[in-house]
Amino acid sequence: MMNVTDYVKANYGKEIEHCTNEELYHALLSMTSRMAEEKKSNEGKKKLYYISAEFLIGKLLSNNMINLGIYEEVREELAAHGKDICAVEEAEPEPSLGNGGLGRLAACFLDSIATLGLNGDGIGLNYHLGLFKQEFENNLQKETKNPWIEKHSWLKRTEISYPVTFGNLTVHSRLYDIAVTGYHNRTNQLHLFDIETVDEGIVTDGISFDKEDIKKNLTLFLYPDDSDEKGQLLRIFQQYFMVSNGARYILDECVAKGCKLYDLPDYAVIQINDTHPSMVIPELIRLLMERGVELDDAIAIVSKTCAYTNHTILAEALEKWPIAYLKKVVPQLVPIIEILDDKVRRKFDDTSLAIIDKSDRVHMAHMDIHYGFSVNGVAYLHTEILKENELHGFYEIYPEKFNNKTNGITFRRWLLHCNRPLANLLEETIGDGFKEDAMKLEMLEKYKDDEAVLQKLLDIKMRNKKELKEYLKRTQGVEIDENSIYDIQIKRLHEYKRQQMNALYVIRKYLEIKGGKLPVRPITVIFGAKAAPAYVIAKDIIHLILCLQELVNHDPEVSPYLKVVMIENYNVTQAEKLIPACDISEQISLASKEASGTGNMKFMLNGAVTLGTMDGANVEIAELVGKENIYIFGESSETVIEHYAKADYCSRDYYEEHEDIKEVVDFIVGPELMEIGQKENLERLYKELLNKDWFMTLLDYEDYVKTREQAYSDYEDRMAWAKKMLVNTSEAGYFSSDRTIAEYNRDIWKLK
Ligand code: 26Q
Repeated sequence: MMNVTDYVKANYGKEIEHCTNEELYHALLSMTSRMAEEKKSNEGKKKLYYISAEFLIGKLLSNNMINLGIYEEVREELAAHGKDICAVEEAEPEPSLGNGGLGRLAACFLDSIATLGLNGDGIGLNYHLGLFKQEFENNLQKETKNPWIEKHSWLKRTEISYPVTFGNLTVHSRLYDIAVTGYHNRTNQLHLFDIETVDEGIVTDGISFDKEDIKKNLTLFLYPDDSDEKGQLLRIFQQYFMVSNGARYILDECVAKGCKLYDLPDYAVIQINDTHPSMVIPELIRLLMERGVELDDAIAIVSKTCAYTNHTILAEALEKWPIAYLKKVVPQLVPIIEILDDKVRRKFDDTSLAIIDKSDRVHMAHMDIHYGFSVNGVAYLHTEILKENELHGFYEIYPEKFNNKTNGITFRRWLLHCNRPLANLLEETIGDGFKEDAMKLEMLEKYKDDEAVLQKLLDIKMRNKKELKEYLKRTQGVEIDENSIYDIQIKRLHEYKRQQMNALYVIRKYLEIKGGKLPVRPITVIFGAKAAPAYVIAKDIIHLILCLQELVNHDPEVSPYLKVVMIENYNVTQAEKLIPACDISEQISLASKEASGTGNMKFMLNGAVTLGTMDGANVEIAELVGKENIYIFGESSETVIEHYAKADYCSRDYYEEHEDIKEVVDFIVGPELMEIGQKENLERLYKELLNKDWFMTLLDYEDYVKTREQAYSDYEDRMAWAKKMLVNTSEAGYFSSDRTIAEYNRDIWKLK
């Protein structure tokens, strides 16, 4: 069916063995794109539009080949000519269209929507320079641009273009599509809007550029720095550009199918991924009115079409745009937003439910809740906290709108692609039914006392650990020991995710080893994280970790027992190498603050054991695997919420009352690190922990250390540990995004 030999002969006039990996990549790109196009697409009356500022899709070649069912045959054909498919995969640049969990979730969802045969496309923006590329210099994060679009790529230029008006500026968009092929199923599209006048040349000195030159900067970066007014205005420009194009695309497509505007909810459902696309609500109302629909009808139509997903309870992440900024960028939306607010105020006395607050800021989430038909959280606990605390007032007036959709991950990428040896063992042991129905992984449970299977799990883990070791040697220049415990924390850098607590543990271990107390087995602590360019404390935490890496790894007394590795420019491609090699998965947020987490699910599936707090989806993982197969520590979300309500948490008390806490916290500004790092950064971090510690690191520190030590000591009983690994993999089926998407469809989208 797929013949690389003939293709390269016809196109390059040579044999596979004489092609470069780049040529082979381009050949496979063309061949798989053509196959994807042949699949049925856009069928069905009603369609889902998943609008998101981020789509963290990762490299596409292998995944597309797996989903098209040709991976094995291509791998064998290349191998027969002495070519390694993994080396070909390396020629592909990773698209930089996302930042973290929300964007990766959107990518997993697109895969599952196509796999379940649902009619659903993504809508977003085509950022030319992505988020940013992270480099380390002087133990600090430095941001540079991350260009990823090549002449030959998965992006397909379309004929679709719309004029988009901002006050007195009109720009013209251009739509690019990326095909999304499901596992043995249909092809949908990811629609990425762009502007042809964009100019990468205006970026100088890292990621600086003229924030006011909209025609040139509009689709340069995801989340451009918004620490000043110009940056915030640019973000409004981007958001409006995304939703105005998206809304027009949706209306045009529905009308072309014969939809009368009043029937829009029968043709379209729009899932708003966090508040970044929330302006789609007033924009759709505006467009409907432009096409002759009365205001109240337009509001009713849109309210039956839009659904909102919340991904956070952190106040600073809930967008509130000053109405004055909206007047500057999108004056045409302001009267509509004012009407929407007015209607809410007339109906409800409680002003905390209003859309425009007393400081004249527009609460995007409030608009979504009033004028959407569904509000969902992303894990059981998260949704309960939304209902009982953060959005309680809204829950009281609209209980029927609230629902939970626990997140999931696509097993095509996070098992079949990234961990072939494990996938093969599963297939040998329980058959290949788990590939279509992830719940079949439970069949593995009956092998939990089968030493032969357990030993194979340990062997696969060792093989993956050796591969990671080679990879890190090649790419980072660090040497790690495959017989050490790989303890991994990879996620965006945030105080609430508590990378600092992990770093404090590293300090504790360092001091113990210096004091002569050696661990039974060496430990390798791996971090991967980017910090938002303007998030000062987050960048200080990176600095601390990098300084610890230098101190620990260069100390001959310590480094045989402890290594610290901070991965540079952590991305999806690196996650695919780290996750299969992990022993212990760090999921240590402050309870109540992590909406769900999805890395936790990927690790579990790949046989890592979770060390975490009772937060987000960890709660559901704990329930599934049972307490002997997970390490839980720390205060509960109820207790944490109570501390916030009473404002009675004081980190200094913990510091003063516990000698061991004092010792590790003081070490941040002690002579060893001061000699390596920057005084300003380390002192700021130290003071932050002592005087603020808003995310209560010191509250849980002691329990964390104790629990982590317990995990390390349990690790020594290799068979007992393998059993934990097995149980984690076999219970992971629930976290397939196929299950999540089936629930979205059953409860919200209702597509045939
Ligand atoms: C907001 C205002 C100004 C600038 C930026 C932002 C902003 C940008 C990105 C706010 C939030 C985000 C991203 C949030 C995110 O990734 N949340 C994660 O979503 C995952 C998928 O549901 C969850 O698993 C994680 O728990 C959650 O942190």
